[in-house]
Amino acid sequence: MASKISQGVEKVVTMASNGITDKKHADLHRDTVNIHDNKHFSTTDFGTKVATQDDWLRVVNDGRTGPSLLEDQIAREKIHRFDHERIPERVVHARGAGAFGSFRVYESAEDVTHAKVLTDTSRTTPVFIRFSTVQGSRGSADTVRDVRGFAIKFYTEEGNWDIVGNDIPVFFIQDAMKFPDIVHAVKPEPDREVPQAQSAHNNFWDFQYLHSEATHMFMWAMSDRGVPRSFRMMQGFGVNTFRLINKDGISHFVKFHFTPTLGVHSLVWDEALKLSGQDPDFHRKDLYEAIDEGVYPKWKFGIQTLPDSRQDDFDFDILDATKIWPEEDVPIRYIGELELNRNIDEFFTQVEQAAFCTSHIVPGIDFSDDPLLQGRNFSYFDTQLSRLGINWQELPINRPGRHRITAGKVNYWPNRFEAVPPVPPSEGGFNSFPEKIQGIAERLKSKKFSEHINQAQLFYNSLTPPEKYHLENALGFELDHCDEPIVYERICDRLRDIDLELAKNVATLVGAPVPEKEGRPNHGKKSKSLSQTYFMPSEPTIASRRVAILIGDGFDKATVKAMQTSLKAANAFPFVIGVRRSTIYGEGEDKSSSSAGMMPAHHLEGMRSTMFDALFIPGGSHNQTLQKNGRAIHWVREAFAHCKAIGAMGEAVELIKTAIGSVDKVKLASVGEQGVIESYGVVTAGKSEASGIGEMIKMLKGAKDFAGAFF
Ligand code: HDD
Repeated sequence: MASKISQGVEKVVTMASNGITDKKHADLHRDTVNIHDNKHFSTTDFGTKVATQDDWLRVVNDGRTGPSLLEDQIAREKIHRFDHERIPERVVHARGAGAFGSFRVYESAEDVTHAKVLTDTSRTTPVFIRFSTVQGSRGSADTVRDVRGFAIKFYTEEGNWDIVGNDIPVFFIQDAMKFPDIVHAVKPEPDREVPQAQSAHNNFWDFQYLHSEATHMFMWAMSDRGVPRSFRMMQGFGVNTFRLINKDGISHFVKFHFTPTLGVHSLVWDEALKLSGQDPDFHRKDLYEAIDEGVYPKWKFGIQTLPDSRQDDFDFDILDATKIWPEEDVPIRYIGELELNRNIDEFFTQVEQAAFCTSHIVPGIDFSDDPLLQGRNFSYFDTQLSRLGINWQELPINRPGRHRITAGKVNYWPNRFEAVPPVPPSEGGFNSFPEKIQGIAERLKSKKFSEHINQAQLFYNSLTPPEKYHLENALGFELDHCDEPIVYERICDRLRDIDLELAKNVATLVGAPVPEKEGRPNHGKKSKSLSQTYFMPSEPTIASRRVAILIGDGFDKATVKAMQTSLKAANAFPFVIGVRRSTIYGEGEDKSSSSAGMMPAHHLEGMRSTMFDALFIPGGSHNQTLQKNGRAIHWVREAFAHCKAIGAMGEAVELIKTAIGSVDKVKLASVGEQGVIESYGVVTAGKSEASGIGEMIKMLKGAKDFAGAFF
């Protein structure tokens, strides 16, 4: 174990001191101390070295412990710092994880913007990203059903630009003034403070019914998008409509898109539920692991733009954040790439203190009159004050190119030195788009804001059968947790407006009156990119997929080694899971030989199949032991039920049969029922190691996510 610890330390030392790749990294590095370089000692906050961290100064009389002395400023300071070390958690998106990376455009968007970050193809812009869940507290679990935050800070040479987006392209409400209501409705109920980090309760669904504008978004949140496999496998959307301004001062409306190169993938609900308890840090660990292993998460960056003249061309208002701009009408133009390539060094100062504001934009980008965005521009800026204090923009993670000590004789403008002058727009000063505004002050929105169902139908129609089935079950789960009939009955009634079959099935599940007539005819339209299956990478990949290899004494070691090599070559992460975490010996090995055996990373009880994407069991006499091991059987059954790829070779085929019955029979049964299983993979092979491994890798690459159907 000692060597493991020292390896960890080496990693920290490397991260904090080497490989400075960009200006923001260099800026943070100036303020970074590395506690493992043996140059640092315990000191007070005012810099004096301390002789003990353990004993409060006290009166000792004849060897007896007397009262502690108030004059011990060292002990008092330690307790004082501890008493105040928590800052208020974010009112929403309290739980998150972050990483650093870079952004670059490969195609200039200069026809629509003069923002250098979007036009200069020779530039690499440092970024910091924070992913989050929305509902839960800081200590809640990663895999709850929820929207995920996707907030990016671009440290551009013209100042910081923040896109504070989500993994779902629309929002629950149209007007920022409703935000406190939706948040109060989804957070734990006020009387007993339950449930934590869940929308499955009366108040959330009560709100959804009373705001039909939320219908589109709740359909997304109840779909597989609500339980992503990884932050790295989610889309990111700016959600709101912004403006881009080109060098001639012409404005275009714009929506921002990030599309993951690994494709969009989800957990099945049963996995998500179990992981919440088994590994509440599943998503943040997944992010750190991929970056540590050098399989850097990447997204294509795209824009949808519309000239001002097309503002009224659609049957929805393009400033309404509860609507998408269907790609068939407004294609996405992919112009750049975002990559995450560096892990954080300290969570508190880098992730907790990160503050994003939709109002942080740079020249060439501007706001639209999207009523949600307008309110957000106030809210983010405002909330940072109570979370971080007035100097929040000076904190290392948030500061742009500014220095923290400003030397000079004046601190006002204009001044006799003409120091710190404003910059005219022609030289890069920010200039707001001169939008012509005329009207009457009223608490109203345009008429098109009142249509709420068309795009909810469009979304539902565009899903594949397994996705629809998952959505139905998700609604069934959520409404089962609502115990007031008025709440679940009304939602089932609303579902009639989207699809009668869906409404019937959910109503049957949750005990609401089963409707016989649709509420609104379904227009039958679809849009291709709303199903997440649309984003499968063109080249199948298993990069960063976690594969568990189960072994006991008597396993076929040569095959395991070959499998590890093949998986690593494909950038997948193999983990050997033993019956115990100490050397496990291969079939016929001489235990006295120094090269005998294999050290597993974990043991069967320490992990669960849910933490891995696939399972491989090599041949060998170990299968006789595994077949009698309840936990090993459970691993196989559970992985099978979650439709993970399972590979078994030689004698391991018997283990599979013991766990899940005759493979062929199960296959038929699974494919038949409901017609929702697209594929599931169990590959078994005889002794021929090479072909078995090849088949297994092929199956892994082709494995579809939607196979995990019956939960
Ligand atoms: Fe928000 C945080 C995303 C509407 C008010 N929001 C927050 C974060 C994300 C979003 C990703 C976490 C930022 C971080 O990692 O620090 N919010 C959205 C999206 C919205 C949205 C995509 C709809 C388009 N939000 C929204 C509205 C309001 C807020 C309408 C208020 C009127 N959001 C906040 C906030 C938070 C926040 C209360 C909490 C912590 C913070 O801002 O910094 O001000």
